[in-house]
This record gives sequence, structure tokens and C-alpha cells, in this order.
Amino acid sequence: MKKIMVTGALGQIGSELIEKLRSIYGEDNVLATDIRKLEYTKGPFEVLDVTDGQRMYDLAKDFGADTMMHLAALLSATAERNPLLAWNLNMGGLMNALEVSRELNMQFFTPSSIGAFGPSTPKKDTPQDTLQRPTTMYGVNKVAGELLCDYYFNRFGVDTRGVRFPGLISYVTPPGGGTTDYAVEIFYEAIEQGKYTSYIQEGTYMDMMYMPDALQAIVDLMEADSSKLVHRNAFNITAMSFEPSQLAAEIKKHLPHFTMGYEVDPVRQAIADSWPNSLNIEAAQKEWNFKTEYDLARMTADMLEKLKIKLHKKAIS
Ligand code: AKB
Repeated sequence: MKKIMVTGALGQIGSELIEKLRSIYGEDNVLATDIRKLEYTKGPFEVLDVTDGQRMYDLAKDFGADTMMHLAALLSATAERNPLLAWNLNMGGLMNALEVSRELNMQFFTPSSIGAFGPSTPKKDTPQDTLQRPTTMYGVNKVAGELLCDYYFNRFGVDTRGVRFPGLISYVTPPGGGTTDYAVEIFYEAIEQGKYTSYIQEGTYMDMMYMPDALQAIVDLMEADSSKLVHRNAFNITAMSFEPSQLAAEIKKHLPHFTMGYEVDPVRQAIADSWPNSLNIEAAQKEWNFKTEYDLARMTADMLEKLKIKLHKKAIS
């Protein structure tokens, strides 16, 4: 990875990944692109709608990119509300990014998700290779995406790599339209209101990961020796599995007056119920030495500390 182009760079993962990649590979060697134009004060930035394959190609070629990190996609709850848009954006964008990578001989990364599993998948210690019959449009997109990435590797030799991300927790950029978003919202509400109403039912376990571990995983996978990768698209990874009341209890250790109630959203609850409780990550550990630093306790302490500073700065600015 010497010259990297990132799509969806202003999203939850992209906004932090750009900073990390620039700190490792150099500011001028990472091209951030997004459909929205926001002030990117430093470093190369271009507006890109990923359904426009020609512009994607032109930007990658002009930049001299050797790596594509394709992040632009709708998340699960939004995709469920607008399945046709999700198909067109998630699959159309992915096909364009794979084609550009094939034409320009680029290494390729795109995230899959725990959403690639469905109700018939084993829920506990979900194996790397198992039944994938998701019941959501997002899940259909993710399974098709994993297969497409394998196809481009086997058929055209494109060096495609991917992970199945769990819910990602971060204090920098909030997620939008996901099922696991409650695990981020809860921190904002805990600090600002002292209480939170969870749209996910007590007892619903989902895998989660703190953003610094997620970013490191992307870099580690992309830098891994290609000959050691058996799976490529896409590796199960996770750092913790919890249900809402466990997260609330952990927050309460720092904010003793914090309380939580429930008002379940049937759409997001049904999605969560169809996903695994906890993933088996042995393939990632074995094939590219996947590891994490943050468990529930450490992530919670860091989130609260960093978010308090961020919200305080916002309040006085
Ligand atoms: C979502 O909830 O849609 C995402 C995911 C797990 O893919 N965070």
C-alpha cells in the first residue's frame, strides 16, 4: 500500500481510517473521496458518487492509486427501509470499485459484516465457514459482496481482502442507520442526559469492537502476506460480545446515576435477532495474527473519557 484511495471517507470508519492511513503512509498518499463535500483542510479530497464508475476510474488513475479501500455503503437499518436504493448503491458501488481495481491492478479492501449471517447460522461461536442465509437486504448485499470479491480474486487475480465487522464503537464520527448504533448513542445520552432508552431488547447479544482495533485490523490484514490468506473475503473478527444491560452496567461504574429503559424498535430488533451472538475468530488469528486491545471495560472507560472532552469542547465553542 503506497497510494491509497478511500471511498465513503466521511463515514464512521472512513473519517478515522483516513487519519490513520495518512499517519502511516503520508498525507499526500491517501485520497479521501465521499459523496458529501465537507471541509477537508488537509490532504487530497475529491467528491465521488460511487455509482459513477467512470469518475471513480479517473480519480484512481490520476492519483496513481495502488490500493482501493471501498467503504461507501448503506448500513442495515437504512437498507431495510429502502432495499432498492441499498441494492443499487451497495452492489453498484462495489462492482465499480472491483472493476476499477481490476483495470488498474490495485489491491482491494471492503468491509463485510456480521449482517452477512442469518437466522439459520449457528448463533454462538459462529464459525468462519458456515451457513449464510441472511434475511435482510444489507445481508444479501454483504454475502453477494463477499462472493464477488472472491470471484475477482479467483477469476482476475485482484488481491481482494475483507473482514466481517461487528458493531463499531467510536467517539469521533457517529454511525448512521445501523442496528448496532445503540452501543454508540448510549454514551452520548449517558453523558448529556444521564439516561438512555434502548431500541434493542435486553438479552440481545451482538459482537462489537472499538474503532482503534478495527482500524488496526484493516491495516494488518492489508499488510499480511498474501500467501498465508486462505479466506480473504471475509474474516470473522470481534473484540467483545454484550447485550444492552451489560453495557449499561459498565457505564454505571463510571456514571453511578445513569439509568436505562427500553422501547424496542421492531425493525432493528428483528435484524439483531437474525445476527450471531458471538463470532469465532480463529481463522483471522491464524492467517494474519488478528488481535485486539479493547475489551468492554477498557473501551467503556476510554469512550467516556474521550467523549466527555469532545462534548465539553463543543459546548464551549
Ligand atoms: C450495522 O449495524 O448495520 C453495522 C454492521 C454490524 O454491519 N454496524
